Amino acid sequence: MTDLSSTTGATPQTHSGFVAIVGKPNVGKSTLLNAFLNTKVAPTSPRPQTTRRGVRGIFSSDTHQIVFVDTPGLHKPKDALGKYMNQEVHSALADVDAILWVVDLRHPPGEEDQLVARQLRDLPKPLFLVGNKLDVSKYPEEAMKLYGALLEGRTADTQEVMLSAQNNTTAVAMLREQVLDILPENPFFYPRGAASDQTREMWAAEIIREEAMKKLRDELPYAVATRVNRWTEREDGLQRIEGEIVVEKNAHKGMVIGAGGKQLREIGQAARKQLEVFLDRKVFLGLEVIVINGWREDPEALRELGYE
Ligand SMILES: Nc1nc2c(ncn2[C@@H]2O[C@H](COP(=O)(O)OP(=O)(O)OP(=O)(O)O)[C@@H](O)[C@H]2O)c(=O)[nH]1
Ligand SMILES: [Mg+2]
Repeated sequence: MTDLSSTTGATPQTHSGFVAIVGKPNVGKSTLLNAFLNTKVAPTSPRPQTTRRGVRGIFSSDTHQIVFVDTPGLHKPKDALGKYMNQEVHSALADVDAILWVVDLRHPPGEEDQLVARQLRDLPKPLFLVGNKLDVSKYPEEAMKLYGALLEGRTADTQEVMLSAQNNTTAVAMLREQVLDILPENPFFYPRGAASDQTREMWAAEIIREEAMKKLRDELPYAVATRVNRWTEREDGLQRIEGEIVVEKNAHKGMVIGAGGKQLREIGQAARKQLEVFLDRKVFLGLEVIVINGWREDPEALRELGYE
């Protein structure tokens, strides 16, 4: 195969750029990223504040490459982790060529949407206002108008799209085409086959955290972090992955493990199933629960857990 990514010689000009996916928590940003790429790059869950770090997801055609940057939902931070999450949004906004602002069409804009809109109104970059969850919205047009009104006075290019990131592959592909059209002339930033900037360990740790967040209740989903410390491949192809669920106090440990270890087993099984689907390999997943006291407020622990 010829390498079209080269900008020298008679090869066609390439277009590529960075595109941030921003919005308040839980509107479907990560679901949209995964839908753009037809694979799972970022964790998604029914709980707000699932995404904690900016994650890059890469889409390449012969001549175009979009580096999507999924970001945490912008919110009022309550701890050092929350501050880090919002910083990830701000640094993404500063670095990208275009923005996808995702909103939830089931509801009119709230305070958090206004917070986002204030960041975006005067940003001199092309923006797509993406009304999501069209499949479950009763008054999508009305909601969209209200979100659009928050951008009144914006002078940079603004387009509006309504779709369902979860079950509308055609609309998602069309939006991706619209994004391709506005990319500047650039060489590719990543190899053509790359889907993400994460290591496989970071990716697997996020899948484990997603399953933990789905199963745990009350404050616990926000008090856990995950990491993968070892990943080995057996000769027959089995992937042996060893991970940790980190909690912030001793009392949480038993709550994550559950009676007779049931809950930890369920989290492990659900994560293993996902890992097997996306790796297309048999997986052995070993999980341990450890305590790092007050990690959400501890800069060193945050760094150690990949939030830096
Ligand atoms: N019905 C429906 N549900 C959706 C759609 N898109 C996302 N969801 C659901 O909305 C919830 C939140 O989705 P995420 O993709 O995790 O949202 P997010 O904006 O990345 O959330 P944070 O990372 O917490 O900011 C999940 O339960 C998704 O399954 C959609 O188009 N329709
Ligand atoms: Mg997310």
